[in-house]
Amino acid sequence: MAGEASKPGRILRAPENFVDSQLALDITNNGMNDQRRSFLRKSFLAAGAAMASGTALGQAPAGGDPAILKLPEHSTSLGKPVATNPYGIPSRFEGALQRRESPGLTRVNAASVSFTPLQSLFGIITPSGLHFERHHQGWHDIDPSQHRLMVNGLVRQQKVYSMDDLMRLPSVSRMHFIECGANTAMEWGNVAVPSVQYSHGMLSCSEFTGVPLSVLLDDCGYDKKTARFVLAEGADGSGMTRTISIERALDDVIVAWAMNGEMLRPENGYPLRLVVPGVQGVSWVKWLRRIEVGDQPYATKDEAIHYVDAMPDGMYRQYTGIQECKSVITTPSAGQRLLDTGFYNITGLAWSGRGKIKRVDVSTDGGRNWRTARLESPLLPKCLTRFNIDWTWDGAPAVLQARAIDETGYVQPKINELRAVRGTRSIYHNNAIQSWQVAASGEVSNVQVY
Ligand SMILES: Nc1nc2c(c(=O)[nH]1)N[C@H]1C(S)=C(S)[C@@H](COP(=O)(O)O)O[C@H]1N2
Ligand SMILES: [Mo]
Repeated sequence: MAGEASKPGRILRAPENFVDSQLALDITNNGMNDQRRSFLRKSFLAAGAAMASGTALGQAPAGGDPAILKLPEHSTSLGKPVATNPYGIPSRFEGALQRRESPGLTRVNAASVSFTPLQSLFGIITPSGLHFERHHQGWHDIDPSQHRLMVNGLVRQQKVYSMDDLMRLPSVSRMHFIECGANTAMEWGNVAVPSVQYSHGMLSCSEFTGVPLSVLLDDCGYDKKTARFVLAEGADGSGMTRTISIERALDDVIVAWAMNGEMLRPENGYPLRLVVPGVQGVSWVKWLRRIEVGDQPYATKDEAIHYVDAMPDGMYRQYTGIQECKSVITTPSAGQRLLDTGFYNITGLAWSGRGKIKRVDVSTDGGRNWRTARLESPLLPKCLTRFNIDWTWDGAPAVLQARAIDETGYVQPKINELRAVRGTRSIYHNNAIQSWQVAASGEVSNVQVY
């Protein structure tokens, strides 16, 4: 790369008028502490050599920042002892990184959402403290010694399990995304949500550990002739109940107690939740207390009148639970600002409820031309996939888009293609291509491109 292309662009990840962060970060240094440290060490050696050979001190290495030659206090003093924080917490410089609620979204904030700050995360795993929250009736911190799970209905022997009973069964650990069916709902209208946190932040990805639901169904002897569905029920006041087909229940559904290597966080269902890979979040029943085996869909309130798709002909589509293939660029994204022309790494996330991501294309001219992005490993089914692609910004206005294709060959649609089928009254299941406009000023904002 020569000239403009090799000059790294700096990015203001979220400007001051944005709640998220007041920090202007130089992305070339961000997260490269080890390299910086070894550079620091080398430059001291160089300074020593310069002194020995009689060269003037205080002169930074060619092109460098002279501050590098000053020895900061942390290089000359004793650091804090181990276990100062018995449970580790983020740096005090990362305090602006928070899941946030959208004021006024719901009447009471016990029945609301907090969104994951996708714009500031790396890789594919969501730190547990930043996992989005969606509660219909608030969250509880339930005593695991008192918690029970009942399996009943069309089974040879109905059973009530304690946490101890469950945790001694054979377990699996798998990485999966969870996305609320209402994620990106505001984009159905022409509403410019101000950042990717609020437009796409009802999305998180974790490693979940638990016992496959198939093990419990076998343990209770579900009736193979008549069983067609199961009903999952939560222990909170919302009476959350969802129907799941027996095929899915026996496939990859997990009755999980752990997330990212530790017990679930209370907000995410501690001590037990259902993990239904590829399916919208509402089926991932938290504080799980009952699984009933039945022979028909239960048509409970959470599936008969909520989480249904309003179609153009006035009818409602029920039981459309799978989260179709989708992607979004997380940096640069709305609310951020490019501070320079030059090189940028465009990065984002892609996912599909039907399996693995096959390809992600990126456009910087509003969908006229597309280039194929690099997919980072691991590349797992029903899991987030991180993509990256090089871009040189010449200072002209640009429109950034990502388009994902999954292993079934399904291509993420444009918003007008989706509207042609679904109409404009929908709330749920908007998996359209997202557009971010970069202005000549470097400001990035949410736009709709048809
Ligand atoms: N018991 C119970 N389970 C629940 C909910 C709830 O309110 N109560 N909310 C559901 C919805 S709509 C979603 S999107 C996911 C959110 O999971 P999270 O809060 O761990 O992100 O949990 C689902 N499971
Ligand atoms: Mo949801």
